[in-house]
Amino acid sequence: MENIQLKQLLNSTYQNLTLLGTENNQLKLHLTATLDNFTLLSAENTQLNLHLKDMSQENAQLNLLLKNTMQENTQLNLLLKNTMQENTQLNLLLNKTSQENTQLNLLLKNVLEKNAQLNLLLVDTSQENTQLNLLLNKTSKENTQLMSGRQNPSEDLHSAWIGLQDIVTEGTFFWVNGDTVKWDVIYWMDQEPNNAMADWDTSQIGQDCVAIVPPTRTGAEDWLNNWDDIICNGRRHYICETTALVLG
Ligand SMILES: [Ca+2]
Ligand SMILES: [Ca+2]
Repeated sequence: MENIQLKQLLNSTYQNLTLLGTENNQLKLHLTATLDNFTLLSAENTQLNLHLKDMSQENAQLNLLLKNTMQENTQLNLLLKNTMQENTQLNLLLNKTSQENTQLNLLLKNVLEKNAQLNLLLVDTSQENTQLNLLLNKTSKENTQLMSGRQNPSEDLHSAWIGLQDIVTEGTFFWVNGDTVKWDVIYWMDQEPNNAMADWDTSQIGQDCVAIVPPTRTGAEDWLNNWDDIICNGRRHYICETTALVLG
């Protein structure tokens, strides 16, 4: 009896062992597949680690870029703040300039009005100037007549001919006897002879005859310098040279 039970137990155990062998084979196959998967996963893990390393480096670069960008942003914010302050100041300046422009326009308007008044005054002045010119022309004619009267007195003969002239050659004076006047003669009045051309002298031939003038014209201190060249056609006293009369 025990032998039968033992055979049954042995058969059962054998079957179990067979099953276990089968399971063992399956487990080996599974283990082999798992090992293959592990190898693949290891390879993927290595690639993922490399990728992770690359991404870490990119992340570090991105962080650096972000830091730089934030710094630039801070600077831009400061710049924006400054620009807004400058804009405020420019607006104030623009407002002030606008007010000044308004005042300048008012000033320009006043200047234009004054200019118009000045133009009217200029027209009046021009008319007055024309009248003054007419008066001056009349006065000039009267003055010429007065000058002529002075240079050609009928009664008040204020100077005297001395017989000296430069009619032939301007600037070379001869006495009536043909002698020349000495070059260093001292008797000329100050700045004479000047051969002056008077406005009233229509012939414009100048002054070619010499007269001696009284101390009332030279001044008492210059009584010795009393020669003046004047125009020749006036009436004057005259002085002649003669031999001294010796009384015995
Ligand atoms: Ca002369
Ligand atoms: Ca003169």
